[in-house]
Parts: sequence; C-alpha cells; structure tokens
Amino acid sequence: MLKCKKCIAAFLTVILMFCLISCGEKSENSEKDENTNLIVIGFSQPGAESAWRVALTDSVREAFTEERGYKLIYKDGQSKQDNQIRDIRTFIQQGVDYIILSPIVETGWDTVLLEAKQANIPVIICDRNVVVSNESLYTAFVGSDFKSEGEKAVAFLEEKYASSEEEINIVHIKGTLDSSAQLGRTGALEKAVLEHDNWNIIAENCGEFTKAKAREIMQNILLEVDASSIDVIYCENDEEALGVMAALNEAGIAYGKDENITIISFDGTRNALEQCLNGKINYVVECNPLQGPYLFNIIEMLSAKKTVPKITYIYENAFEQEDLSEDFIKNRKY
Ligand code: GYE
Repeated sequence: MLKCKKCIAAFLTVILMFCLISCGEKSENSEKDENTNLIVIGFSQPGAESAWRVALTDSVREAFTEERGYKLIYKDGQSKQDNQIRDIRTFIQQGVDYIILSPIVETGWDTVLLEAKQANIPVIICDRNVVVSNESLYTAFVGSDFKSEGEKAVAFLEEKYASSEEEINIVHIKGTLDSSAQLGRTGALEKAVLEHDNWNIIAENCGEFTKAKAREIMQNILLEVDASSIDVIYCENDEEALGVMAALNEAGIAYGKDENITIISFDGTRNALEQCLNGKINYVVECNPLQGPYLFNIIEMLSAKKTVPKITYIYENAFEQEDLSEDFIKNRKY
C-alpha cells in the first residue's frame, strides 16, 4: 500500500513539473518560442491612407522576410494614435525583439515608449518622427527631412514668382495635423509667406493626406473663393493633389503648367508623376517610402550589438515636367 502511495506521489510530481514547465514556456515570449530562430518585429503603421503609406508597408515587408531570419507582425492603426499605442502594448506583451513605429502624430508617445524601454525592446521610429521628453525612449529614427521637402517646394515657387509684383494667393491643403510631415511642409510655406509681402494664404484646411477629404475641402473653398484669384494650391501629399484636381475638374477650372493655378504636391507616387508629366501638377517633391532597407540595416547592426545613428534621413528628389519621362515613371517602385 505504501508503495502505491509513493508511485502516485511520484506520478503527480512529474505531472506538476510538466505543467509548470509548459506554463512557463507559454507565459514567456510565445512569438519567439514558435519560431525560435526568427527575430520578431512588431511594425505599427498609422493607417493605410495613401499609396505612399502602402509603399512603405511593402518596403518593410520586403526587407524583413522569414528567409532573412525575421517574423514581421504588422498592425494598422486605422488613423488613430490610441490604436497605435494599443498595438505597441500588444507587441510588448508578445515579447517581440524590436518595434518599428511610424507615428501618426509627433507627441503623446512617452508613456508607451517607456513601457517598451522597460521591457528592453528597442523602438525604431520611421517615416514621421516623435517629440519625447527623453531621446533615450527610442533607439533610432529613419525617415524624411520634411522641413527640407517644404523648402524645395518654396524654392520652386520663389523662382516661378521671382519677378512678380502681383499678389500671390495660395490655397493651403494641410496633411494630418501635428504629423512631422505636415509640420515640416507647413512650416516652410508659412515662413515663406512671412518673408514675401505679396504672398497670401487665402484659404487653408486639413485634407488628412487623403484624396476624398482634399476634394471635399477644395469644393468648399471654391464656394467661398473666386477661382480666378487663386495662384497656387499647395497640397501636402499626392492624394490631396489628386483630390484637389478632381474638384477643379468638376468646376471646369484650369490648372497646371501653362495655367494660372500652380499645383504643388509631395510624395512622388507614380500617379502624381504622371500628372506632372502631363503638365497638370507643376512640382512634385519626393518623399521616399522605400525605408525597408534602411530599417533592415539598423536592426542588423543592433542585433550585432553595433552602435547605430540616431537619425538617418532618406535621400529625396523633386520633379518638374522636364525631369520626367514615361520610362522613368514606369521604372519607379511606387
Ligand atoms: O506624405 C503621405 C502619408 O508620413 C511622409 O503620410 C508620410 C506622409 C506622406 O499619408 O502620403
């Protein structure tokens, strides 16, 4: 009888040990346990609001493949910061190895970035930037110099209107407010308006970087502003330029290279470059979404315990009609 009791006790001990070990494994980083050889990356995108955004997502997916030793977990924040913060917390709970964050706006990230830091998960910011109380809350930034982008557009306008004594009336369609892209592109224009007495912003509104919203805004502006008084429509991305063009087309208003109204756009997606080649958009400032390779190099360096640059700006160009051809546009990746 005593022997049986000892057997049962031993059996129960083995069962208990097995449960503890398996529970321990599940409570650990289940993502890493399933694919022990893959480096797991949580990628938080603000949304899917533009062709540019989709191109960024594609570039990151192409960079971090399983063949290269990575598992990428993509989350779409549906254009809400709260969703992105939730997604980052999910990544932390999953115990990912790295987080890549494209922040919809610059502020409001300190708390969740501190949580990632306390979980020893490096965060790489891409595309737009963050403004935080302590730069150690993120490891590196890879993206555009939006102030420089705005300055390129302003330089084009200054050259175009250099000899004009006339009033230059500007309609300003902003991107998502408080995003780095909007702040940089807007800042350059507003600085130029202060420097040029004859430059006036006669109407402005936020197009959220989308075609639909920009079209709606331009329709409303045309109800309040005489189209013949408009000299420039400064659109903070290609989707907004396409939306503005749709509204102008509906109203039978001419615009573009040989017309009164000059269209400025940012991004350099194929669709906008086609419109620039056709003389409909006067100037397109490139904003390069092909950031996957840059992010890959940063994370490879971190994995090798190497020091990485805090800021990496992506090379970007700008285009007028004479810079473009069908072949050039066809061969672009986005
Ligand atoms: O210009 C726009 C996208 O953050 C630079 O976001 C990016 C901007 C880009 O929606 O198309």
